[in-house]
Amino acid sequence: MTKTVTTTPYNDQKPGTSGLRKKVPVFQQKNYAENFIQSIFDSLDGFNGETLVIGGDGRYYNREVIQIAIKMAAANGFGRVLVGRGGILSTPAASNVIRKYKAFGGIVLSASHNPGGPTEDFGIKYNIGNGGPAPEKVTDAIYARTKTIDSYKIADVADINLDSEGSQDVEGMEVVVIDPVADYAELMEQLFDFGAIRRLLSSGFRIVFDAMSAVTGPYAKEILENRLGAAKGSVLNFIPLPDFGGHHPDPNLVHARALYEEMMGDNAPDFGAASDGDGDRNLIIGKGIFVTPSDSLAMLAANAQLAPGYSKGLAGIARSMPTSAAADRVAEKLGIGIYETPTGWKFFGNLMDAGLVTICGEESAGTGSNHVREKDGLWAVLLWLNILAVRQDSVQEIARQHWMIYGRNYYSRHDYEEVDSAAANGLVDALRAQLSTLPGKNFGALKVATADDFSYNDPVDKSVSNNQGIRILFEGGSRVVFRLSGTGTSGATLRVYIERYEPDSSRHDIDTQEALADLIAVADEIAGIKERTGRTEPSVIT
Ligand code: VG1
Ligand code: CO
Repeated sequence: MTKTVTTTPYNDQKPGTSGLRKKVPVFQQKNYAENFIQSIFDSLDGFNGETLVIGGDGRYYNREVIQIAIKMAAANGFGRVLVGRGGILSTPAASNVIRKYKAFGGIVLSASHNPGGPTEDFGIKYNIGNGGPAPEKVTDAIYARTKTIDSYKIADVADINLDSEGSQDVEGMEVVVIDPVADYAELMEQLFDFGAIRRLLSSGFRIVFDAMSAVTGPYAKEILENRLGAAKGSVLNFIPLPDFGGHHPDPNLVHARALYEEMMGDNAPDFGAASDGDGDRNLIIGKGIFVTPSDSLAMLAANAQLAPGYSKGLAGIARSMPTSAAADRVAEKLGIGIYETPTGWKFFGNLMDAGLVTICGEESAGTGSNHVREKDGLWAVLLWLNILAVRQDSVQEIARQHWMIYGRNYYSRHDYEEVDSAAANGLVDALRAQLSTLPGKNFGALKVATADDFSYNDPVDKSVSNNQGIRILFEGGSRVVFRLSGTGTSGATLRVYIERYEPDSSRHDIDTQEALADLIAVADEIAGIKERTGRTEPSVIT
């Protein structure tokens, strides 16, 4: 039986950079998840009888919301739901399933790199038929609907068994529980030379992959250990836990510190990597060298043709605005297009669909390609391994040679987390107000070339996105960028992105924070970070 339940709107269901993210107790309010899911369905047209993909990163409250979503999909007229066994699908795997089975769209339950547990974070994201995050016009429509919603539809049935694969009927809709790993692993085998990677791994080349007790555990175990023959035990923390073992499943130098220390140690393996809560981010560390994500994007793009899936070369590269310009230099050398988009993977979808770009990346440890429409952590790991296998160089050698050819873009991001929202907004407003006065001004040896608030004109659908981050560009290619996070769930997070271009290879060995010290000081001088936030230093430096 299907029932229609009366409800009242919540006023805080505005999707951010990547879906709706809130604390679990917020989601546990009466009808909170139901309102948002019905608002998604109400904003879509023509899904009657179509397929919907549902999966999540296994965090706390995943199973409850999956039950609700399936029952609501049935009541709203979907013909079929594909759901990962145990409710598990990594974000890139969900994107692949949507594409492969020509689904109408998908619902991904995740708060990604944010912590999980009864008082931590949960999230709901809608992906469209190309497998990618819904573009702004869809998320705007969903938000508008959340403000007026007065009822939702749900099948009044017992909970669905999510733990055995196979097909079942829910009020006339078919629910198919699928293996969450199989389709994804098969796709990776098509893109990469598994034989070459297997030979590398059997030659004594040691890897370590930290799944951070999050969703990539089962994927990495199957692909790296079972199919590629990495030594048993190479994949750490491989069981997805609802609270990620109490850690932030964020693969950066703070939350993946132990991996970093190991890779810098005397007996370091040759290659270290980690992924985040929902499997779309990657951290790459070679023996004795951390590869900053912006550099990783550039190095992967420069060498991608060594992997079978990219042997014909790249159509173009896209990067988010705060990501360093290292990839631009590669695009220039390859003679292909380079696109600069706002933060968030949803802006890459149109470019990939139109065939303008093959590889995309963000400074926040996100890299991916047109094999799906999400960033993809394990994909980046496998592309690195494929390149290492073919080149027979170390990560260290690949990085140094890259900098020698292209110059080095020293890069760092400073995050000030849980800052008072009014103070953070005040800081950005004040920056905006002084933009026109900055060009031509000198700060020590640094001279401002241009300063603006980034606007993006999508070349494919011609949509315009304003206020995407304050950029201050200095002569010579250095810059600082300021923006507020759209994924946090308490207070505001100020992100300050700092970059310096260094063509001189005798200066490629400087400690990053040292190489950026004058820019860091100027960022504070211009924005008044210390004064306005009351913070003397960032909470996270990546
Ligand atoms: C952050 C990152 C952004 C990324 C987004 C989602 O957004 O900066 O690059 O796309 O998270 O990643 P923000 O608005 O907090 O800066 V994930 O792995 O949460 O899906
Ligand atoms: Co993520």
